Amino acid sequence: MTEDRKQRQREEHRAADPAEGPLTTDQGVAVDHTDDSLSVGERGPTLMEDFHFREKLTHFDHERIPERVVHARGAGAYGYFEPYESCAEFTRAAFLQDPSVRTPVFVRFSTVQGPRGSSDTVRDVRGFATKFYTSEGNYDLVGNNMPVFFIQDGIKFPDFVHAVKPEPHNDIPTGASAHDTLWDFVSLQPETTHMMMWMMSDRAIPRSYRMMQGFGVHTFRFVDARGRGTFVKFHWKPKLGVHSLVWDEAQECQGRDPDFNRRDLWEAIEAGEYPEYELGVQLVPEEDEFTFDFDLLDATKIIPEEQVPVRPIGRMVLNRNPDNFFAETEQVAFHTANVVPGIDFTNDPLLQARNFSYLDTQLIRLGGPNFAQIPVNRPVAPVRTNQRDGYHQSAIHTGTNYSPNSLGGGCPAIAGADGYAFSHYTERVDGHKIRQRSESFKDFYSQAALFWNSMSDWERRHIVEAFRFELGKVNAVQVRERTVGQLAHVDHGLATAVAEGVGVAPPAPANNEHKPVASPALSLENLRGDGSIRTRQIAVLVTDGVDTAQLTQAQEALSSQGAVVEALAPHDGKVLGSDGNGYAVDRALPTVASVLYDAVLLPGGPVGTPGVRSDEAAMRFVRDAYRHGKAIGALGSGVGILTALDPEGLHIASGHGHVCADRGVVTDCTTGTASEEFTRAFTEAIAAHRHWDRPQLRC
Ligand code: HDE
Repeated sequence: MTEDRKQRQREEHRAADPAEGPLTTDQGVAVDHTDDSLSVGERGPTLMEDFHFREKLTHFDHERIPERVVHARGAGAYGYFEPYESCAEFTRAAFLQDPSVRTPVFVRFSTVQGPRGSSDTVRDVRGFATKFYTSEGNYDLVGNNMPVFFIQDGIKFPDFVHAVKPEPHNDIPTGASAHDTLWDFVSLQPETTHMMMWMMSDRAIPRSYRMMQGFGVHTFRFVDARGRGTFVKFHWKPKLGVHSLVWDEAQECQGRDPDFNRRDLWEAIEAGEYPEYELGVQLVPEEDEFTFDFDLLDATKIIPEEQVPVRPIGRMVLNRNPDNFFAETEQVAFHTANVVPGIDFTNDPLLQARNFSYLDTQLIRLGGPNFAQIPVNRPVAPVRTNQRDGYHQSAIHTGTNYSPNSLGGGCPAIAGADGYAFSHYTERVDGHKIRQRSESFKDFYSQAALFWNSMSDWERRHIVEAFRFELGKVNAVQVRERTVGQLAHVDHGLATAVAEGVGVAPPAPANNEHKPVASPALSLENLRGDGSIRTRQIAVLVTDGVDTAQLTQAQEALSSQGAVVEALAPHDGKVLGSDGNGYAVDRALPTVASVLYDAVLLPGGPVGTPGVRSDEAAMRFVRDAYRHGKAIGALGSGVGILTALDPEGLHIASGHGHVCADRGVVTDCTTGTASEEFTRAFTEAIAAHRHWDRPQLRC
């Protein structure tokens, strides 16, 4: 099957081209007037007879559907998946057999807590849900950008979600976890501790959906053609590496561009910079199930990559934006129980609950049982069921609708034993009917400590600051105290640092000892991607008199490496270049901010002169870029703007001559040209993403 199959299917559902005929009613009757309702005289009452008016208003009144109870805000894209080689050794899933076969996919990224209209750059988990339209039916991998979860048993999900959602009396805060009820729950439910470490890390504020990992979270089961099972954990690794914002920046982004992550995804795809992720699997033979010091069925645990390496099995490319947000991104319905032959479940109690919840929620959200017929949900594999009728039935079924039947020739027949049909994995289970958490789930802190041990210094600083921020917004002192009490079980230094920040007494050291082990694969330091600067957004600050030669040179050098370079000036239109020609401005400074860019370049010309130094917007731009650890390049007199910031104690411009690179600030005062050496050094500074060794950084 080729990736185009889903696209061809979508075409069949496309609404009539508005350019090809007049406006009509839902019944196809042409309309000659849609601006005034039918009334008795110019100033008289409106008539019931005006069917166009009534239809228009009625339809409008019903335009909204319930938003997702969690993951309401999202962005989606189509693409394809292709395996690197056959995975027949572990699974018979058809889409994982042949490297020449591309399977179409639809992916939806999301935040969890906020409503549909909330901001993108909140501190939150990100959803990473993928629908594979395989030749054997739809397979949904409904994951997150963090490999663990808040709770171990699905029965706690409503409690957790009630706690994290806005407080019930005043519906505050929107899209944020920094409030009493969430931390009250966390402080009383120690199984959340590991996930809260991830939530307080920079993973919770991704720079881009294109720059975050995805995880299936649960242990699933691959099943091969002989029915042999292998435990499997799924990982998506972005080609561009894993990069995050800093919290100060993320907060400002919420106002400057609430659509920061959605826009980034959309624009990259429109520009042909297709996001790419590698699918990897951690495989555990069934006989090794009990060889770990945690339970594979516990979704608050990872399998450290150093223990079981991630084996790459294929890649996914997202290459098409949806045509209609509501029809596709809003109506897409993922379900963990959408599996295909070769992929099966385990008894993870969180997964078992999800297998109930997703179908249930779609019934209310999408208004009935026929949502699989909505184009984005429709499999490309043929569908033949005995399910009939219901709201929004759009198929015209013929023949019998029960099984067994003789009147319909026994059709549709059940699949034979030719390996095509799904057959549940045969697993022996016996035990008492009890409500009891397994003892093997009860180590809540070792992996939280593993995560903490694996962080670099700057990641630890950010985690401490995040805890201080969140708990600092909590009014109940006992909740602050209980939470630092939990952290003492992870690391006493961490707990003390947080306690000091939130004004509670440092807790006594907990009497549990963790092995001093780390998993380097968990640190962002080790997830930098291919080292390219593709799609990084570089702002160039320009004004009249800018050195055009230098500007064009630098711009070409950066664009040729795939960076997106935008010229920003105090006003829109053009600035007058040093060569006397007008130079097009991409955006006026007052409409943007440093937080929307990855790096800033200050070319020569009067940008470094006292006049420009008094431009507060430009100065703030550079100051923020510096304090958020971003790469800064300055040429010739452009270096002057950096020196102007020295009195603030930033000491940015340490170079006084030839190309000088210091903690991501690259200057060249002498030549005034964008030499190859300058471009190379500036490129390296951008590729590093952030420079954490600067003084006066903002977290
Ligand atoms: Fe979900 N989750 N979830 N979840 N989840 C939903 O389904 C639920 C969990 C995840 O872009 C809902 O259609 C329960 C883990 C994503 O459309 C709902 C439990 C993980 C999305 C639901 C979990 C996820 C959802 C809301 C605990 C990561 C968005 C609307 C037992 C592995 C999919 C909907 C999209 C959405 C239930 C836990 C990821 C209510 C009961 C763990 C990415 O059915």
